[in-house]
Amino acid sequence: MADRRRLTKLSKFLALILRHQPERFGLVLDEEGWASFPEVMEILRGLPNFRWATRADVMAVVEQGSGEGSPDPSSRGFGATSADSVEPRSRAAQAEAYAEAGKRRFQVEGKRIRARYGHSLARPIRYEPCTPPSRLYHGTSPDTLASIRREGLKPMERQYVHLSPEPETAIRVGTRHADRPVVLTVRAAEAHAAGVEFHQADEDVYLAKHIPVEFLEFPRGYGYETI
Ligand code: HQG
Repeated sequence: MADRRRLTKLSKFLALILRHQPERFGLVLDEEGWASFPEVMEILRGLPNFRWATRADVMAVVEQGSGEGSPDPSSRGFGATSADSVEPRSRAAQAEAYAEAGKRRFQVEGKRIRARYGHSLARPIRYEPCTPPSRLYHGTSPDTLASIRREGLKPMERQYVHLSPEPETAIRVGTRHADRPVVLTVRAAEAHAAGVEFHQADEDVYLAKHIPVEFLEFPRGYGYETI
């Protein structure tokens, strides 16, 4: 089994080919984001940087995240990172360990593999609609609040806005963007009743195309009082 550093690299590469640029590697995703697992293994075998990767290594990433280990909640004050980030490990290592905990980015079913969420492809990945819990949460940087106040939550570089069922998870997501993230509350049931479509990509990840500002509650202390 490859070491943790290699598994982290593998996780980032799988995010690249399954979320962002499959066509760059000749990979075809179906409308739910599934790709052929044997083809992914073939791509890895063809790349000098990933020739070492076995099916068991990919399964380790799928089942245990990138293997960065347990989070250390006392380590804050780190820079942004994510599966997609290619920042130097020295700067991002702590953040990564923290953000990694319990991540289930990928899914394998028989001979298929896909990223559960996070896509930026031009062609949207299709998810079944779901009934969301009454509230969902979104962790972000304080710097984005003025814009979010104007436009609501937008997917930005991705296909969907990503939302968390628990505020604690939203804080973890937000620490990728700011040392002191803020957590917005989404009145999800109300938005759903008003016609906003939600999807559940994983236990910890809900998706929506756009959350209009009238369904958002802003934290106190940032010039926007909770409604
Ligand atoms: C912000 C990670 C200005 C939004 C996580 C966020 C997640 C706006 C940033 C997944 C805005 C986009 C996704 C507006 C939203 N004006 N800024 N109107 N609306 N934003 O990384 O949700 O580790 O694309 O607040 O755990 O942070 O990769 O989205 O700060 O599940 O597996 O625009 O990525 O998963 O940032 O994270 P992102 P996110 P992985």
